[in-house]
Amino acid sequence: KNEEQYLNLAQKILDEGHEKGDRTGTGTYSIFGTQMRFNLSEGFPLLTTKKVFFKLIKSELLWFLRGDNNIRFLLQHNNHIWDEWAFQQWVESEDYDGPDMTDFGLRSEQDSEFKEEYLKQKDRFVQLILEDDDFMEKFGYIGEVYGKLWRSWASVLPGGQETDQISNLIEQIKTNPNSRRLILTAWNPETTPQAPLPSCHVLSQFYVADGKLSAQLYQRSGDFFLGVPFNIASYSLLIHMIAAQTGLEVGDFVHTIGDTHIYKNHVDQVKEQLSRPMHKLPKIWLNPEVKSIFDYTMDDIKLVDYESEPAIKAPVAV
Ligand code: DHF
Ligand code: TMP
Repeated sequence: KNEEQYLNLAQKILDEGHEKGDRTGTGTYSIFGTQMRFNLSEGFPLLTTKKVFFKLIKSELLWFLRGDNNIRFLLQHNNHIWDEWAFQQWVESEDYDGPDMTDFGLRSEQDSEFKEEYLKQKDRFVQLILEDDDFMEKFGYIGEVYGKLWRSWASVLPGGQETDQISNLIEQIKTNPNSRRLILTAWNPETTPQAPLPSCHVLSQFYVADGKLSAQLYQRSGDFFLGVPFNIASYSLLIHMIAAQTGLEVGDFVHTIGDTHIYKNHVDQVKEQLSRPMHKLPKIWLNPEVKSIFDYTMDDIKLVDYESEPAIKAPVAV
């Protein structure tokens, strides 16, 4: 059962997780090396025990597929899930002239006066990224992660060309489906560690059998309450899109996570979620007229029959 695996693993992290400090200073309960398997023919694995905003998942995936690593596109789609990590580069730079924003993530949770100021500065940042091209070029990028590495991995060979991993992957799935080398990687050891947030979904492998496309993701670090529901839906959607472009049915999404953690300030929210009933899973509709993975727009991808419990708010650790 698809969603049950998520809920069971959440319970296991609460019951057995190591109390572990982390980079953000928030504190977590964590276990290492976990796996869930979602059979996509049973329905689309968007959680129903809380409302998950599929629009955000869709625009983020279209952003990756564009090879884009500048948040302007996300902001144009009213998607703010990457704001904090671009904002951080600005407030730590010489150009920033506002009040001190050191540790803005933690401080805005503890101090409501500071939070007001922080939100003001973040609004200003968002407007500048949207309206000022020079500013967007200087502070809108989030480094050598996903989009950039998926579509234009820089060559190390003399006179070599950039690698488009997505085009190569689709070509290989079409012409050589038995291949055991259907790999998509988002970790360049030279550049990725310098990104404001080094890639979390680091490597995935695709697999074709019995006319069905499956994929397994290795995620080095998983914020089980906020990030992981997005990651499950995002890779499941990617499998649907690649399957549609290669004439295959959908198989399984296998989700392997290294440091699988619940932040201490998400525990109440997780318990609330665990007390709720599940609904039946929704479905995905993809416009069959779209002939290339790079041509999907927001309207070509639809979530159908999504019924869920209400959303649950939680602060994101920065
Ligand atoms: N940092 C941390 N600490 N956890 C993350 O999950 C995370 N994810 C990132 C970047 N940095 C991160 C990118 N993905 C949300 C979901 C995914 C995501 C970032 C943020 C999030 O806050 N989701 C809210 C809704 C947000 C909204 O409506 O704007 C949710 O309730 O699902
Ligand atoms: P880290 O770089 O110290 O591991 O922090 C990254 C945090 O963001 C960690 O809590 C995992 C979370 N995260 C996800 O769970 N999924 C994602 O897609 C992203 C970008 C981050």
